[in-house]
Amino acid sequence: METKTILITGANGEIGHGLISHLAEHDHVKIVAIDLNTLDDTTRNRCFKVYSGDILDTRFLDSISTAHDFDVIYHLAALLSTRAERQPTIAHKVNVDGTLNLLEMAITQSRLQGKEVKFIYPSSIAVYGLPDLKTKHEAGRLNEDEWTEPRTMYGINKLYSERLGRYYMKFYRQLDANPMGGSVDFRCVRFPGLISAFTLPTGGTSDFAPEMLHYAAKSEHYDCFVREDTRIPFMAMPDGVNALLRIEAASRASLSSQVYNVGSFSPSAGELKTRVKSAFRSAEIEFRPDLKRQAILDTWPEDVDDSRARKDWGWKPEFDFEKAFEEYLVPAVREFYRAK
Ligand code: AKB
Repeated sequence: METKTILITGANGEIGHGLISHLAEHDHVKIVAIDLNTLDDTTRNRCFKVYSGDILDTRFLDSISTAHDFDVIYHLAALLSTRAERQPTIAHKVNVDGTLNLLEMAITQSRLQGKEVKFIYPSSIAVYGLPDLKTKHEAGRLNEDEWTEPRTMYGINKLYSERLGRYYMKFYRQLDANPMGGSVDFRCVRFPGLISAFTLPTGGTSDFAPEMLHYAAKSEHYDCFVREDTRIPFMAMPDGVNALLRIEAASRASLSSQVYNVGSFSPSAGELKTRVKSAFRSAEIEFRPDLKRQAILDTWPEDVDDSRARKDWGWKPEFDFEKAFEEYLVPAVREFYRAK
């Protein structure tokens, strides 16, 4: 099998860790990782080459692009929704200009190598924006095209970046008399909140679910910043990684779109508490809603309709709510804190 060279931005983030540990199991993969921060030794050792730097620095990106021929780019680097709301201009730079820089790198790479470069992009349920709770309840599971009226900087950045990807794939420099060539095969999954047993997210608004679990595992009191009836979709991290790998592996002919919802389970915060407490009986979890973060969650859907992904590339999560807790989250998070 031919060796694939894969670039991963935001390698130090939650998805980056999961993706790298999975990809490193295969011999025919060379991972080139970028992050602002230094990677831990285990993750670093799984990579062929690691660069510390900023995706906004085009000279830095050019030097990496000159040194490697990439088959696939996983562009994971982003500022999540809560942090983006506090620093909107920085978020716009990282989430939009950063994505633009990586798409430019992909097209240059494709031109130089004379072949298509795959660009795998995680978007988010933050691209949705429901106007009020009544509409949210009535709307239920949203498909890719309904209610894409985001109210957060992060959601706007993600929705726009989905469209940028589509532009680079289908309409890039459409007026050129002599097209320069180069082609980007853009593939995007819209993630719900992700829950990992090994890492905690920073700066997201869906963080209440992973925080509830990790605080319980550490026997620490948790003030949950949402109302008990808050319901948004979630997914166990192994399924998140699997979704990225599966969309990358799908044949181009099977894909009828560039953007796909992926869903898994959709518990209320109250149901999450009950499940966490059944595993960690002494867990102390209190609901103390932060009204502003709550208002963001109230605009995100109760669930997503992922039938397009199921039909086109055979998406199917391995973990439902019960299995995620029983077979992955609880045993793995216990082991994680025991080993610390
Ligand atoms: C966030 O909360 O910002 C992210 C997301 C849902 O994309 N976890």
